[in-house]
Amino acid sequence: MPGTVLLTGFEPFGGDPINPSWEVARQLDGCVLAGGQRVQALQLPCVFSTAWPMLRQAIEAGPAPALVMALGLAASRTELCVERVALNWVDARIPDNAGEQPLDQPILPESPLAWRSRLPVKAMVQAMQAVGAPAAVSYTAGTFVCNQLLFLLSDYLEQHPGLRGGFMHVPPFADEAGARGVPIGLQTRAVRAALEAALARQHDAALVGGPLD
Ligand code: PCA
Repeated sequence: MPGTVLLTGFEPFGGDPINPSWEVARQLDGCVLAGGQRVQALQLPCVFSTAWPMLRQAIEAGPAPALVMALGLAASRTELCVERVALNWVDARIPDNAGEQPLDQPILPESPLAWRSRLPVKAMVQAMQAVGAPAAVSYTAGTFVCNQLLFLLSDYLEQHPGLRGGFMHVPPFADEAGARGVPIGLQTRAVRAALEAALARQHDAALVGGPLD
């Protein structure tokens, strides 16, 4: 049984009418990937206290998923970014959708300062570039709800070695003039290619891809 891929996106936040991460996840809901896995999309609240409990409940609701991939919007980015590092730290620049704004604190005080992604992040970046999408490895998921979700997922994965999962930030959609951002169709094809690369290989490709600064 190839199993399922649990693919999450976030609800809108910060006053935006939509969140591209959920729009992309929704596009892929129900589709069957090259390896036979079926995508199951789930929208998560942009709320520190409930996003991870909801994802954890979905992970544990049925047979273990083949892959758990969470998506979030990074409004300032122009590429799809696979996150390599989850930081054990929150420092919210704006309140979440429940009005909470934690400042400068660890997420899990007893856990390490960071976890690294065990997914083949560079192979995933390469797969997205191969379908024509701008893509890069990222070494920070920020200090807001997305990073907290990635950290709590990563901490859970450390305790459940049979499970695989990770996080990708997506840029805004291109506006009507086509300036800035990446169109929804290309983002959807890129995320699909990244999922298939993550499922197809256990070990990363030895590719150049780290930032100089
Ligand atoms: N992006 C935010 C939270 C939800 C989302 O889509 C972030 O990067 O933390």
